[in-house]
Amino acid sequence: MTNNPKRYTVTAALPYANGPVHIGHLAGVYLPADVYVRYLRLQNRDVKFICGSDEHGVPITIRAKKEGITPQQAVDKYHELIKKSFEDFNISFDVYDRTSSKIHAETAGDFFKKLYEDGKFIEQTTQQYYDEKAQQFLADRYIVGTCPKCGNENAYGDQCESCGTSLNATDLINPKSTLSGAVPVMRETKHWYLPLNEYEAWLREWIVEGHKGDWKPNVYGQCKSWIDQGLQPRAVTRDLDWGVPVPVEGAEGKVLYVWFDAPIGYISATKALTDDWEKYWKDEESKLVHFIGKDNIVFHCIIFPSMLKAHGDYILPDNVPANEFLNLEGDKISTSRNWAVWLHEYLEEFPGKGDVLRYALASNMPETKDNDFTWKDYQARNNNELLAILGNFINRAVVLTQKYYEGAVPERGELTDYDREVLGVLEGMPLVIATYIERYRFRDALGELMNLARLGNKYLADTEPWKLIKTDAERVKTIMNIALQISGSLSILMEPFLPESAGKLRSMLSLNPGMWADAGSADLVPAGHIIGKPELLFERVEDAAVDAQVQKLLDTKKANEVANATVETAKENITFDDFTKMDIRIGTILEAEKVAKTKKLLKLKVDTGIDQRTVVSGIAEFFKPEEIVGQQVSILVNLAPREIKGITSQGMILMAENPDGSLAFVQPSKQIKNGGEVR
Ligand code: B3M
Ligand code: ZN
Repeated sequence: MTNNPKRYTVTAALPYANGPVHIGHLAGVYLPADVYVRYLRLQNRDVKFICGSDEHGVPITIRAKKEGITPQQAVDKYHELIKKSFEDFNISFDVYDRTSSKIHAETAGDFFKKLYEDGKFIEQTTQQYYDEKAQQFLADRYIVGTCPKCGNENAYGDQCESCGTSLNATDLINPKSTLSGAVPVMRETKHWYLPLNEYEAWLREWIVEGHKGDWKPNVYGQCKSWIDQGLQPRAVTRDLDWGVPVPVEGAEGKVLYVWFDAPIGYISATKALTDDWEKYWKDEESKLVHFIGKDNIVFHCIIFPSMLKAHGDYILPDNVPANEFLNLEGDKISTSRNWAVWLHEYLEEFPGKGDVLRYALASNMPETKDNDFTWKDYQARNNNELLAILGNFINRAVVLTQKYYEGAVPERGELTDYDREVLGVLEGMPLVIATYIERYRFRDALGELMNLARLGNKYLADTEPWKLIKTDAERVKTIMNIALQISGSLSILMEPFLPESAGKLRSMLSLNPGMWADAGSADLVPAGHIIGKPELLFERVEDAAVDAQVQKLLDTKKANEVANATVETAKENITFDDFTKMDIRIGTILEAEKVAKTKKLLKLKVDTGIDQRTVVSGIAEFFKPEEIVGQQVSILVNLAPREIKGITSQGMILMAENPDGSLAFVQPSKQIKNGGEVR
């Protein structure tokens, strides 16, 4: 493909509508795709940016079951939530469709039918697990059992999450259906398979030979290793009651495998967008680019292209710039563990700061390896880069122009070598950044953008117009003119990364949206043009704001530990007599105070019904003295008195302990007269 295709078809992976989207999605897929597309539009290229919700497959039915709603209700809920998050982060899809649409069922059904009629599938009858109680075949994720490798009793039919081994459902020891708990039985079922083995030679030529050095090493490497291992026929239908029905006879109750229908979703979404959809999918002069995460590489580079090839009418992807994963504070992002920064929550907590997150993620995009998002880094990116470099430069340029010239852009006079050097860098910048973007090197592109802002700052710091204004006002005109050209240029070049801020900057400079090439011009902001009033582009992110986020994650971690903690096995049996030796009573706390020079101890006065006595209890980390006075507790009254920090403690308050070490009183469920026995 030349670098000058007639048009671009850019897709971003269809997120499963089974949960909200988080920073990993944004950094891995949607942000790079959006930067690329916004850039192409600024180059006046013909581009369609395609996405939508992936609403089929087991991920959806499992989610629905978990929430006690129907799959349709689940996808309706999450489709809206995801769509809104993307809008709020200014991901500029031309269409955000959904695979539950009618047009998609038709498109995917027709696609299958054509392959079926052209004899591209093989039919195979195999034995698969069936749940007689629930009366359905069991997808891998619906079967749990003991992992043959590590003994984990909750391994899934496709993978053990404990040791990471990928499994077949038949590998599991003591398999059980998660639908009904029944022991599944084997039953015969017929499915259609795409014989990937027949595409192996072609894939090798197309990818291994054809895209060497052109596709990213992580993508190319994965594909090559798949092909080298040898490809097997892959089933493209499933026994499931949620999905696109298989449109041929003898396939009642069967649906298309979600990874067969989902990528066709790109095509149906384009259909939903424009009657002209065919040129974006069938004309060799269209450049198809798939933005995805690394877990989707095989589907986009091997399986979908084989489907397209088998069909015959479609173009193939020119590139699949998949990213690696983004971690969060050193841990893998996980929906089930709630270890994530959810996009909709972020915007509630940082309103108006969508661009800041875009920036922090783009600077740290996992382009070549997994990267880590930390709140400290987020804060530093904002305070030390957006605010201190970009925001500061723009602010100086605009404020000084207002101050010295009431907003009218001054003429440039005679140029110094330094001026010429700066204008030279400015002129070259659009091409430098464009080259990086066209090679999918977004971090480098963003780095250059910030270098231009840095250069602007340095230029002002070196030339010091605020001093010179008293001695050489003519020279200051030239300096300010150049600073404004850089500002104007930035307003265009930053648009792909920081669309909201770019808009603000344009309005500050009273500029109309420009094109990419304009950004190199030394007269983008012409002399005499009146600029607007200064406005702050960015504001400081305070420690308290990021500390609160870190605390939220620590709380999540704690909650997970509690949820996952194993319970101690029971102690050795005792006799009833052993038990009755303990005299446990209900009492009321009358007084409580901290024991001086200790962290954990409270001195309590307890009315046990028998007497009022002093007890020293190690609960100060969890209870404030004033909060517990008046509460009823259980107290072991015949424990031999003990000396603790010089206080005689008579008895012990019974406490229940959580796995995280936090404590609770063992209390009667209704008021009991003090002295009441616990037995
Ligand atoms: N929904 C998997 C995922 O969300 C899948 C992508 C489909 S792209 C055609 O990671
Ligand atoms: Zn295992």
